[in-house]
Amino acid sequence: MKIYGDIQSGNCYKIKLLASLLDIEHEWVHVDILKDETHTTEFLGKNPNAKIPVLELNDGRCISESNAILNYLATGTKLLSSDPYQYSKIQQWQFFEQYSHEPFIAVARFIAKYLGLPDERKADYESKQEGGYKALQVMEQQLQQTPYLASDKLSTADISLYGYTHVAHEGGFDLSEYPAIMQWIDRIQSQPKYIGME
Ligand SMILES: N[C@@H](CCC(=O)N[C@@H](CS)C(=O)NCC(=O)O)C(=O)O
Repeated sequence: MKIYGDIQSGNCYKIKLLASLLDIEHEWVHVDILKDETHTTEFLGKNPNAKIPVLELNDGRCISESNAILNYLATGTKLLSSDPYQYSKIQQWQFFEQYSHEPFIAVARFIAKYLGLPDERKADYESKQEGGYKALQVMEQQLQQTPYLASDKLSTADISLYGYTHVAHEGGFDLSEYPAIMQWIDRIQSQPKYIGME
């Protein structure tokens, strides 16, 4: 299978990390969003929404949306429970990530790291800080109670949230006030077959 992405994007790195943890063979195809490579006719055929990551199966079928790809690849493994309650708790954190975390932390990071924090985006960047810290507080509360987000076991919920949380400082977020998040980051980084965002 092929994975279209940019390893510096947290949404894409999530998939790379999961593939490494689960030993999933794949071909990584680099896509440069700043060169508009997500808007070519060929790419739009894979994801009409013009975004990476995209997973292309060997028969040509494609899946987009990072968390859908994670759960597809983790089906039947220890990272995705089939128990309806546990499965829903994993999804609960993944929907939280997409609505209450990524739009603040990932966007602030994009403005600072990819765009170099230009003057005309500074107000936009600043406006992401409050929402980002609120999301970190919600994670901190949970991680004070359980070692991983959805239960006492690592799941795709953790991979989803780890993607942008471990590089939140690049979006101006200081994690030093969130000890449980920092311990959770260490716990994920010490998983066998862990790979970083290089
Ligand atoms: N909800 C999507 C978000 C994907 C996304 O925002 N991808 C960005 C890179 S991180 C992208 O492709 N941006 C290019 C564009 O919007 O033109 C997911 O989780 O996969």
